[in-house]
Amino acid sequence: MAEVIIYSTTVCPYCVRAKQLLERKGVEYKEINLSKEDPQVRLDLMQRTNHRTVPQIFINEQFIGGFDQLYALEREGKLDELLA
Ligand SMILES: N[C@@H](CCC(=O)N[C@@H](CS)C(=O)NCC(=O)O)C(=O)O
Repeated sequence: MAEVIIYSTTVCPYCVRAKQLLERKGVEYKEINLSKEDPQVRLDLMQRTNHRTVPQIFINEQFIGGFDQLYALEREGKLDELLA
């Protein structure tokens, strides 16, 4: 089973959509709510990914992007391969 990490914030509709997509597929994930972390965690993440918004999704330490990118992978039939 792939390791899936979602960096989220407390109020974040796109995070909810990403989590729902994964839950529908029966995929377990770890959520790191940046609203509850030291602000430096968010700064470090955004510097690392060069991505400003949340969610920020990693599969097996590979940065996928946000919900749009996750959903695009699913539509293209590529997500299952990444999650295998
Ligand atoms: N296209 C992005 C949209 C993400 C997005 O707009 N996230 C909002 C929260 S739901 C956000 O981070 N807003 C803060 C900002 O734009 O700086 C995705 O699919 O993940």
